[in-house]
Amino acid sequence: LNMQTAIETLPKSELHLHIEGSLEPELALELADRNGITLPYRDLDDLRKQYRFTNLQSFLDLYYELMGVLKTSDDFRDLALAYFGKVSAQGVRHAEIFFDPQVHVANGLDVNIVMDGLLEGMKDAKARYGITSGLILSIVRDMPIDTAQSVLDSVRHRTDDILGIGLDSAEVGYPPHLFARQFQEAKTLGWHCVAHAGEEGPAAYVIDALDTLHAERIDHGIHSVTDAMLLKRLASERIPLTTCPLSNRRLQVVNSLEELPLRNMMEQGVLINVNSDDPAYFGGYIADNYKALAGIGFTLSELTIMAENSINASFINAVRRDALL
Ligand code: ES4
Ligand code: ZN
Repeated sequence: LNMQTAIETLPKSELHLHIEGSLEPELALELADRNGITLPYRDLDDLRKQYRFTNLQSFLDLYYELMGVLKTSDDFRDLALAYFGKVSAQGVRHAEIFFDPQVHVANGLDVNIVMDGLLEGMKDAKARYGITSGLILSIVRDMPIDTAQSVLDSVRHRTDDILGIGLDSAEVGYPPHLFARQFQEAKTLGWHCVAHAGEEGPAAYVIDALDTLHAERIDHGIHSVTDAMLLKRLASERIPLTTCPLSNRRLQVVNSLEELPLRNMMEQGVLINVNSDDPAYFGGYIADNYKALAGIGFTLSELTIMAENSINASFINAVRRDALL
């Protein structure tokens, strides 16, 4: 059994995946065509040239633009099914999936259209591939807070269709505590709480997410490494970090994968897992992220620990979890 095959067959959960970030350029053009939308790119080659990013914002600009091709429930179902089809061959047994409802609502869609399509794709994925999944409603932190609140108000009655609340998009200048009210409400609904922090922002934002949002996982969190006390806290409170190596490199959070403090943090007891973030934009799906780590010297036993961490850090019930381990 070679390393590639071993990685692809390791049972794993994907806990940090923006479903809109799995929109491949080919599907974006196909949906634009299907929905009569004109994108400012001549063809696939021209679109492909746009995928050179210098920071988080330069990526977000393209990501939000291409999201405009998603219009119908079928579009969202097809998007989800394309993702599950890919990762079914990569050992993914369970996925907790972010979506950005504020952006779709700003594009004129009803949030129920979005959720119904995604949930249909998720149901099909369970039947076809045996992959379980849940939806995490992610707040886009650089949009007006009233748009976050109104999305929450419009879906709160669909309590059981949502697993958790998250916080994403441009980080610096938008500290977690700004969203304490929405997270408090989500918690009241029985939803889990996670937040992006310490991607481009400082360790202080990770602390803020723990203290004011009561985040149960931190998405990225790699800048936690600058605060020794925080690392001790993440370890002792068993707060997992959902890291995304290829994302961090493509968005120039680090200059090379070797700079990522993953082994360092694991040695200090932090529960690290590996994810793809926006696989259509960052050069690979979840197994490609594991393979990239293997390429810089992570051993199969280290990668196995990260895969086990991903299952233990998921919000699935104990029976399903034990079946996956
Ligand atoms: C994201 Cl890489 C990343 N960071 C923050 N927010 C996001 N939304 C989609 N991808
Ligand atoms: Zn992310």
